[in-house]
Amino acid sequence: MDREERLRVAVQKSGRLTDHSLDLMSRCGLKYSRGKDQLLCYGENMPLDVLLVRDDDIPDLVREDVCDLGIVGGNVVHEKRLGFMARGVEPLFEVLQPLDFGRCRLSIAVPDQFRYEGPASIDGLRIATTYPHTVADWLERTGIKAEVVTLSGAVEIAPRLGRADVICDLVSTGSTLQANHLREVEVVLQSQAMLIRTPVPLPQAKEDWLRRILLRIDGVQLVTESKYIMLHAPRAALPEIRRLLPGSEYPTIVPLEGTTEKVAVHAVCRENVFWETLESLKAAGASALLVLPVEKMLP
Ligand code: PRT
Ligand code: ZN
Repeated sequence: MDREERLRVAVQKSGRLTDHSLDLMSRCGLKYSRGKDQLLCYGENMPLDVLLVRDDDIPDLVREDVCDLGIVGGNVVHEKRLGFMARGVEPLFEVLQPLDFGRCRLSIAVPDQFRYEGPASIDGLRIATTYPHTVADWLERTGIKAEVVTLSGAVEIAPRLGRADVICDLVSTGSTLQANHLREVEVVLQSQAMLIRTPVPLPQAKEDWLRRILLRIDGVQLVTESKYIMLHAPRAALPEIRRLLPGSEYPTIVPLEGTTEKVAVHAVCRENVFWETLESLKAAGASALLVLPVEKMLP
């Protein structure tokens, strides 16, 4: 089958998003074989192939209609969009949905001993970054004039090398900043992995598959947080127990053989169930508590 019939998804080849992206595809039911060149994963049970590329190329591949879909960081989407707009080119890709992994933030960081008293403190200074459009946009919106020094990597050592005064880089745990004696002072952008698509209408069969995949992604996201909880409860305690069940709408109440005072309560909780919740349920009169993982779910 050819491009007319098979969806093509661009995914990062090797990096922080790779495992999560391929895992998401597998959890949506895709079984694939990896080609000899390791660049194309051929979907064996769905008309969907995965193209493995550098993350920075993903928006372009989707924009140029080489791929129908892409999984890429919101930070890259934002930077590319501003870059296309600066060149007067239509940013021809649409963000379909956030994917709940690859979370990080793009932040301004200053050397430890720097006296920071708000964005005005960096007025007239040099900011090193690999996200020049995003930083320029932030500076403009903040009303600050600073020089953007565009680097292709190792941004965190720029102040020590004298190439810049402050930096703007991705942060997740903050340990890289700390190791380089830098301090995060402003969040410019919150980011997570996004599913993007070409705005070009697809042939109907492909649109249908895309819709199915979007539903499956919703299902995968729901089960990650969801738990199935079962417990026994005195009838009198039901209002309190329902109140305590996290994120469940309508629990199933089942009679128990041999007692009229107690019932079994079964509920899907769309939030994680923590020990504290179980302890509160027990204190409210629940017994025989059981929490089970949910394998699949369609809303
Ligand atoms: O080779 P390719 O171009 O495909 O990969 P890449 O090196 O450009 O990207 P990669 O794999 O590093 O990151 C891919 C995407 O992961 C990014 O675009 C973000 O959307 C997301 N992501 C999430 C991160 C981080 N967290 C992150 N911490 N990307 C980079 N970092 C780096 C950051 O640049 C800094 O160097 O990790 C360091 C900071 O981490 P902490 O934990 O010390 O704060
Ligand atoms: Zn990259």
